[in-house]
Amino acid sequence: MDRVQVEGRIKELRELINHHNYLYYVLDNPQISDAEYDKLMRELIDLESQFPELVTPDSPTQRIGGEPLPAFERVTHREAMISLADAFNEGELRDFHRRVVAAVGEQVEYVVELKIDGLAISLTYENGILVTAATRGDGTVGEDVTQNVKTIKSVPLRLNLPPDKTPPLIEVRGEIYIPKEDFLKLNQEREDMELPTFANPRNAAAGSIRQLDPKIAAQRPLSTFMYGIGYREGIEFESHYEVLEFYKTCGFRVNPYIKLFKSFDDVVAYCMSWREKRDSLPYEIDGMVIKVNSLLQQQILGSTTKNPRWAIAYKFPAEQKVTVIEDIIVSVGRTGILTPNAVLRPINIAGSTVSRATLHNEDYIKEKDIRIGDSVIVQKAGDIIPEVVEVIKERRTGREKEFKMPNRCPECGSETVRLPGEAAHRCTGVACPAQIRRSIIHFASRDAMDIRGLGPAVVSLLLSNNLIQDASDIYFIKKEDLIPLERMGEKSADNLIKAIQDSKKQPLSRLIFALGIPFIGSRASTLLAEALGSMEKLQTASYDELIKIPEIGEKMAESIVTFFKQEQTKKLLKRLKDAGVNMQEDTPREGKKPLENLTFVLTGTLEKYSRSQAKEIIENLGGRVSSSVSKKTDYVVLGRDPGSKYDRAVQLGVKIIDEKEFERLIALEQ
Ligand code: 3BD
Repeated sequence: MDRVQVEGRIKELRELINHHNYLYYVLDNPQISDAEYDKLMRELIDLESQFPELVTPDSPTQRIGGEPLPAFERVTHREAMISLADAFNEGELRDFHRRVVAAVGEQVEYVVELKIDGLAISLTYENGILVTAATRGDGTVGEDVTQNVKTIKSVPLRLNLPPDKTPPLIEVRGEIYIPKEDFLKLNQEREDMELPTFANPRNAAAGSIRQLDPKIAAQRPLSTFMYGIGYREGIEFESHYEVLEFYKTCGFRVNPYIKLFKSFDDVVAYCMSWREKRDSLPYEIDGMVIKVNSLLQQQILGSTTKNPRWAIAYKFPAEQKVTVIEDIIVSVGRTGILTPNAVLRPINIAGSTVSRATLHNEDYIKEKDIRIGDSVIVQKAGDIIPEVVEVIKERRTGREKEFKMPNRCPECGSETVRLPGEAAHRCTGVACPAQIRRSIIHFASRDAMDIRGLGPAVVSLLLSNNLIQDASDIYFIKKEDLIPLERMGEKSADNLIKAIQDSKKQPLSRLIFALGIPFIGSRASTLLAEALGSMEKLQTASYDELIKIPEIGEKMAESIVTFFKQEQTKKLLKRLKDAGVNMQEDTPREGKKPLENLTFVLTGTLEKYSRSQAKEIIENLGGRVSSSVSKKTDYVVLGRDPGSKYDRAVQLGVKIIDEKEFERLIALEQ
């Protein structure tokens, strides 16, 4: 073959392969065997290796994946990827329609789409060639995952358009996901290889896309549906539906159940019909997306800070399934509280395998009359811990066993008690290993002493190697103690020692919280630190002194006094002091508390402050932070990707400030 013939054959092979890719991965309708496909591919690889100068970035050989990356680059989306507001019921859907009609009139069409539970992606095509694929990130800046996305066969590397119809630039948006069946297979393989399994298909897809080695991504069963458009040049559309038709022409995979409606009643009916049928799909959906079809009307409606006013997500209610309680086991928390957990016959709910559900306490079990062997309805909403909703009494056989809270701690064998006025049983053992483990984990946790690298696994490792007996011992660990431990390299040992040493300077409020005194959360800890100023004062404070502190109630005061009376506590505090852990509140701030009596709610991610930092700042200035918006809220601080708190604030007319305004507020006052 001469060069011209080679060029011709390469072109032919690429077209053939692209066509069969499209038939297989986009239309799910293969027309040649895998062997025939492989043969074409091998011939192309062969020719390209003989003539490397003929390789182009859109050649199907470029899907295989190159060298692993050291890290992902950041990419700024040309047009931001905004997020969707949620509607949880028919009423909220109809509210959306009312707002749309109020702005653009009665003549409005809607496109309704399945809400694929995957991860959002933006594909940039320059002159028809895929140049960048980026994750959504925070909506403005994402990560460059081009290498990985190129391995997904339903993503065209070149738009299937004639040159005169090819836009110079277009951002195509959609969802990457893993089908349910492939997900189960993937997890089975991982289990066989003793690798950790993924919790659900969405995590598996996200984990695959965030692989630095594209060869791994190439092996993952990733698929796509495209549904959105970002920045574009040299091409115009009048409606969303037209965009979707255009995508089909280009060779993208577009969901076949997308429908156009003129009546909102039909929109609602269509959403509800999928609520019932969702299980029948080969992929997970978590709701529906409703979009105004006309781009002109979309423009008139515009967007709020965070969401378009022309689209909304209808979120399906929590999925429920029936299973059997095979056993009830009891775990012991850091304060010695015993929690009964149902061991369930494993079931798949909302995309993840559920084999445990919390039963909270004795009263909960009694109230719902839950017995071992019962068939129960289990519910899981999002990332929330699964819950037993009710017992199906009709399924009882008489062989179910009633459950009694144990008289002895399952971890240390000490007696358990249920104190008057409390729902929980507690272990009375002073040296209960489960309690010790949990209390050390709590001590090091983010809102307490914030010791990075000292999570549950490392705490267990230190305990089992007898390097620590209580939280104070961590301050006496030496690097030489750590090095011999499993999975503990020189560098991680150094980092851990440094994080531990750094934590000695944490404010008193964090130390108080870290002690894990029953009923004393982080807010109460801050109040105590401010009111008393030192650990010594707190240790010796009487019940009467304590209840005089605003917001410190009888139960808290009692708990503090009891806690500091124990020998164990005295020993712990002495050791912490010897280690040089800060026991004083910083010199109190001059003047009054500028944010006194003001209540803040934080929503979304702030750029410069973590949630706990923002909280600390507000509380240091005398304000308080609440987790939900009410009429009593003074300010809602708006970060990126705010949640429903934002909508609620708008509804209630609460003042909303962004990060800049927040900084002005605190700077002004500092
Ligand atoms: C879907 C998904 C608009 C273009 C804003 C209307 C990811 C942000 O199937 N349409 C869909 C789906 C998602 C969508 C839009 N249509 N945005 C859509 C979507 N059929 N899953 N988004 N988003 C919105 C997001 N937001 C926060 C965190 C992660 N992802």
